[in-house]
Parts: sequence; C-alpha cells; structure tokens
Amino acid sequence: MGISEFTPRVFSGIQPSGNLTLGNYLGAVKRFVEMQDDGIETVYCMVDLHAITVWQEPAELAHNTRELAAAFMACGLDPERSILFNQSQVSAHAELGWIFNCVARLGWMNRMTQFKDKAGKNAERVSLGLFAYPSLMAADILVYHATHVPVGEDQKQHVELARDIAAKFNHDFGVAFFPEPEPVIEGSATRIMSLRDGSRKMSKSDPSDMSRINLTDGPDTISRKIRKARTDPFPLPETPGELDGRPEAGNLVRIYASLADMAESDVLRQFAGKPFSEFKPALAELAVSRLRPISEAMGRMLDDPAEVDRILAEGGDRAAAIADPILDRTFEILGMIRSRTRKR
Ligand code: AQP
Repeated sequence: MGISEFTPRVFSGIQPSGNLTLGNYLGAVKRFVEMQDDGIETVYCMVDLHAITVWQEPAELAHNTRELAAAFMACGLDPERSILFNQSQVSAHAELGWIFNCVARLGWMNRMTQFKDKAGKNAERVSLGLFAYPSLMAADILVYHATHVPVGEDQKQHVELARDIAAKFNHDFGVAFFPEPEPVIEGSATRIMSLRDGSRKMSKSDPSDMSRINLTDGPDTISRKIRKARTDPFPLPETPGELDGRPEAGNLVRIYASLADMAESDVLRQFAGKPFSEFKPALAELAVSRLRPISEAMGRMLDDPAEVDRILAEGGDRAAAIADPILDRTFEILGMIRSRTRKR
C-alpha cells in the first residue's frame, strides 16, 4: 500500500539499554529533531519492551528510560511538537506485535542479520523476544500508520521487514489498511563505527567504553577517547574516495562532518595532508562543543524525574489516542469479538 495514500507521520524508537552513544545521536536523534522541525507529525519512543529482549536490571531500566527521555529533549525534541513516551505505556504495541508474529514467516525472521550478530554463537540461549524483535518493531511503526522511519543503516532490514508484514497483512485480508513505511537513512552518519575497531559499529552494549562516546561523557573523557581512537599512520587525504580502505580514518572524518554539518569533502579540504595528531584535537574540540550543552541539559532534566514521568504519561496518552483505534480496526479485520466496553 503506497504511503502517498496516508497522512505523513514519522515514527522511530531507541532502546533504553544504557548510555546513548554518539552513533545513536548522529545516526538517529539528530535526524529525529530535523524531521520534527520540518513540521511533520513525529512520534518518538523509548522502546523499553525491546530493551528487555536482553537482561535489564529493573532499577537501571527505569533510570535509563528517564535518561533517554532527557537525552531526547536535550537534543532538541520538544514534547509539545513531538509525541514522546515509553513503549510499555501504550499496550497497543505489544498487542499488534503478537498479531504480527502470526503474519511474519519464520524464514523472513531467520534472515535478520541483527539477530545473528546479537545472538552470535549463543543462539540457543537467547530469549525468544530477541528473535521476535523485528515483528514488534513492525508493530511499533504500523500501529501509528507511520509512513517514514528515520534510522541508522543497521535498522534498514528491520524497516524492510515491516513493509513485508504490512503487505502480507493487506494481501491476506484483502484490505488496504497498513502503509508500507519508508526507511529514512540520510546524511554522513548513518553508520558510525567503534573508535577501537573500524569494522564494528559504535554500540551502547560494546563491552569497551573506549569504543564509543556517550552523550553523558565529560570533556576530558571525550578528548581522551578521541586521542586514543585507532587510526592509521597516513595523513588525511584530499578526497573522500581516498578514505576507502581506511575505515578508522573515514569514521573520524564522517563524525567531524556530521557534527559540523559539513560535507566530508569540505572537511578534507580543511585537513588534507594534516596528521591525526592535528585532526584529533580539532575533532575533540568540536565534539565537546556540541555535546556539552546536551549533557548539561540532560543533567538539569534528570534533577526532576517526576516531570520527566509526567511528560512520558502525557506523550503516552497522545500516542494511545492514535494507536488504539488502529488496533481496534485491526482486531475487527481479523474477526475478533471486542464486545467489552472498557478502556485499555
Ligand atoms: N553506530 C551507529 N551509527 C549510526 N546510527 C546508529 N544507531 C545505532 N548505532 C548506530 C541508530 O540508533 C537508533 C537506535 O538504536 P537502538 O538503541 O534501538 O538499537 P541499536 O541499533 O541496536 O543501537 P545500539 O547502540 O547498538 O544499542 P544496543 O547496543 O543496546 O543494541 C537506530 O536508529 C539505529 O539505527
């Protein structure tokens, strides 16, 4: 079902599974803010139901959820203009997620590379939820009839699965009910890599804290991590094409470009021929100047957790007002009797 028939609506989510990284910020949250500022209806979620697909300490999960909410707002998401809430407060996600478990095919799920990466050699021991994660993600998107999903490169396959689920549901039931949402993967920071290994993505759950920059890192920590970031012995080249085969160097240039809102070619025009001993301090200074206001604003918001909870409750109510009628109609399409007169 082409998205042109639907009112444009943006949905995306991030797991409250620990500190938000520079990768999450540049690849996702910065884009969330730009889309909000474009005036499209935007719905952004702290996906706590996804986070529990791997073990989370309950007290830490609550803290991480509030911290992520604070990070969203500190990065520029405005709870008046965007709907901000945590997933478990809107039960329609889990309910539609189950229905989609019955639409998605096992063969489709078996092709999901993120499950293979995360489960690794342990596939027999990980939770069933980790395997079913992409069908819950499809429900997150489609329960709002969202048309656009800003994500980093690593989530492209999951958004494509959401399209397949929407198409199969529409086909099986002979309806034109769910849109096939478009992934929005733009800019120079769609895949920020680990500072220790240019072949792995920067990730909250990497065991090495030196592999990532967290939004809560202070200036000294940011500078130290960039100074110690792995590079190669060559100076910076003149053109982006010459960064091919130099993953660590390319990564640092892309981070600079995205933080400075510059094209990679312009960054290289400025630094061509310079060694990393000159580029890294400039990058550290830029990163500190961009991230310090964010971490300070997060700190102020976290001083008042009740206010954060209030914002999440209000966002949850606004989200449910969109999701519940879409879920009700889904049940009707499936032929399920819904004779109770009660609120979710
Ligand atoms: N390294 C990255 N570069 C660009 N974008 C990234 N994203 C994640 N890492 C990078 C984007 O951030 C959004 C939120 O991701 P998530 O928290 O839902 O899960 P994830 O993709 O699994 O991110 P992490 O940081 O690797 O989390 P953990 O370690 O908890 O699994 C998504 O849009 C993602 O593309």
